[in-house]
Amino acid sequence: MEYIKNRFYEKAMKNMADFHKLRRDYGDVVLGQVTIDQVLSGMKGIPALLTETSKLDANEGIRFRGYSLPELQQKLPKLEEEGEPLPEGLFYLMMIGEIPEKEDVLNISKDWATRAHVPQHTFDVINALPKNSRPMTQFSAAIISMAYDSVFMKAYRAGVNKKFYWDFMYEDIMNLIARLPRIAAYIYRRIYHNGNHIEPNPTLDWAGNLAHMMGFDSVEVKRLLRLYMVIHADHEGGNVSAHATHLVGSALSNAYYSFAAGMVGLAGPLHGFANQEVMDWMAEMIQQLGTDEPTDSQIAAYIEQTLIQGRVVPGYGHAVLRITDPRFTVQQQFAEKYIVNDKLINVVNAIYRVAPPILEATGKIKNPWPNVDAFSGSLLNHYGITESNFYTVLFGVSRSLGVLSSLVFDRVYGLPLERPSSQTLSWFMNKAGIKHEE
Ligand code: CMX
Repeated sequence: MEYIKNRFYEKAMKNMADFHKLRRDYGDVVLGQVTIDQVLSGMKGIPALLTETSKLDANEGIRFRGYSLPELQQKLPKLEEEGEPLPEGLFYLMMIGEIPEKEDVLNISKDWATRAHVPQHTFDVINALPKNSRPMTQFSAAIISMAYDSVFMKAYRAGVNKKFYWDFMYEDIMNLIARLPRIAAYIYRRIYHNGNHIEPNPTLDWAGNLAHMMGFDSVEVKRLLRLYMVIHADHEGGNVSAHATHLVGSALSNAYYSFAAGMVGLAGPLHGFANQEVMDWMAEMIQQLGTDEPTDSQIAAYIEQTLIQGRVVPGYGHAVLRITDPRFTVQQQFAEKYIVNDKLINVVNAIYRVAPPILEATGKIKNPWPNVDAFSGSLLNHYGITESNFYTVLFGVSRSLGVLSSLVFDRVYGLPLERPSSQTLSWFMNKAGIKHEE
């Protein structure tokens, strides 16, 4: 599918000219102030990264190349009228900045199907790990094991001119994205289905094939996974998985190393692992209360108890958002459309009624509203994907679309090694005009 690559390059070249103009002629334009609080609270709000693929607005949620999630549900091509958009279309949009035609999307599906072969040594690496090692450990190890195949790394070693790096990076990310459903499904079947693997069906779309290889062939599961792959794909550049991928890539590490770094970051409980934590936390609540239909006041008491214990309420809060995450809302709408009276989904909805005022009343939690992880597990669980410690792998497969697209932009722009300055506590104290006793 050379035309998609060429199209990308044609569009990206225009940006590249502006990028160089900015660096060359406007490098000393001041962007704003940086406060001590911003630095010490995790660099929040500092405009420090260049990311094209999506932009997060605190009061509106994510926009991919300017389009909100509900707009994408309308505009991106679908396989069938009733269904959800194909993640292939979102990938095209993030790369090229335009809504694709259905034909473009089908071509990407075909392209990925031809690149989806996973080398035997990667299965061997997975199989060498204990079966009960965490799915994200198996997933990250599998990704690193494929660095052996990196065309970027080979080109770099052969001394290729850096203006062509993006081309090899493009090939690497296309190969890597194409292989991830097979790897994820392999880990799933290895751990939970006695290694009874299901071969890929190259005629299916990327997410549909993932559902198929995991053992779920119903129309609704395929629709759910297409939606899931779209909504988790990107959240601008500063989140841990995107930033880690980009940072490691800035050392000219190949796509496999860079993405593995992102996935190790995604595996943290404050980020992608929260989708499992939500399920564990709700299971604990149901067990402790002795009912799977808790009342609002029982849920409120359980939330208060969690806070008193100094734990976080998983699935709530966000580093940027200050509203209910639109990714939560589209999942809630999916549930309303397809699911009648699921007890766990009822609990998720009850928590949504009860939790925000309690979290707000703490006075310190900046966003009392649910994020994407508050809903995703209960939907998967409804359709029989009950193994919650696998959920972060699904998040990771989706996240590849955004962070790997960005890696190609990084090489088009020739972004340099990332290297912010660090300072000691004395330096910060000095800046604040107070003395630090050593
Ligand atoms: N439950 C309890 N306390 C919370 C909280 C929650 N859901 N969200 C924030 N807080 C606390 C923080 O821990 C912090 O406490 P301290 O001052 O004692 O350290 C305080 O409120 C202020 O935090 P904040 O500025 O509102 O939030 P941060 O930007 O620091 O953190 C996040 C954001 C997501 C890590 C946090 O809200 C959280 O831990 N949420 C629960 C975990 C979760 O759902 N993560 C998934 C996020 C989405 C994703 O990446 O997938």
